[in-house]
Amino acid sequence: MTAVPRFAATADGAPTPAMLAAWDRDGVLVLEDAVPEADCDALIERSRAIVEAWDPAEGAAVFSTTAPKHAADRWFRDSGDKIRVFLEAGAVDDTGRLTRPKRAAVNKLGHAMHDLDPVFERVSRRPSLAALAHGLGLADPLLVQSMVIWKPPAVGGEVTCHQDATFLVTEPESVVGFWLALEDADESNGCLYAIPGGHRGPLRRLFREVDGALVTETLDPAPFDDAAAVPLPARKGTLVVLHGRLPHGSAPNTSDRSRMAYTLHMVDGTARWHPGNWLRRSPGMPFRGFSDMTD
Ligand SMILES: O=C(O)CCC(=O)C(=O)O
Repeated sequence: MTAVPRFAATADGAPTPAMLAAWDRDGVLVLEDAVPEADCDALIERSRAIVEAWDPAEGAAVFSTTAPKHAADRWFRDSGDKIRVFLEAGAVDDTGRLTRPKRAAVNKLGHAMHDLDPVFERVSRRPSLAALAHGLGLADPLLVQSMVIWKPPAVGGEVTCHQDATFLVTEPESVVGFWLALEDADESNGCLYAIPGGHRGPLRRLFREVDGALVTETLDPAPFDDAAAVPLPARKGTLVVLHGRLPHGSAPNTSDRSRMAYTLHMVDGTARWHPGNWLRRSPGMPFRGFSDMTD
């Protein structure tokens, strides 16, 4: 098991030569103190307010990577330019009714907080994150997807091992994920794990629209090298940067502590956005970069 080095984030966000060497070798970077704790708290507070304001009667869907049914669901399909709440499979009964309070039942929020909510927009478009994205080689980083992964105590589900390039498709591949620990994450509450160097392997699957339906195609049946996976514990404010091909996931949260994280996925605007991507935007809401603030 190869340990992944940890770095103190630079003040301006620009990656150092040592960080770039680790990025090329491992396909993952762990940057401590990348975002101030006060900003993590602001995102948690906004997330809770969004959930409190949400009426389950408006709509809801279970999101699960172990028993995925969301692909056929309009609540998921139309969420690329909205802020929507998704639930844990273990928190609804056979009729889809919540079996626990809303706050304890959420799987995630998605997928456009970075464009629609001013607090998320401010944190997502921090100049230091822009400098990091450019420094990692994205010529024209476009912020395409945001999620709050809720991971509540006891029912927070597993995220199965995957590559983000499966889900956000450009030609050539260009997706990079920023995963921010909003709370301390360790092996007891389901921190991330990844397979360092696994980004140099093939892309295994593609999830995209074919004839009007979302389908998962297998491109390469080679299994991930699970034995090479390493846990990535992260203190609040730590940013884990994930190459689009890097196999990663997280175990269920069986502890009594929540493990909230914020993820922001970007692609390079110089690459072609595949028209079959599951994530779609209305014409009035195109993808924007780091410097395109709304106010
Ligand atoms: O936060 C997690 O547990 C997993 C998130 C993830 O894998 C992703 O956003 O691609």
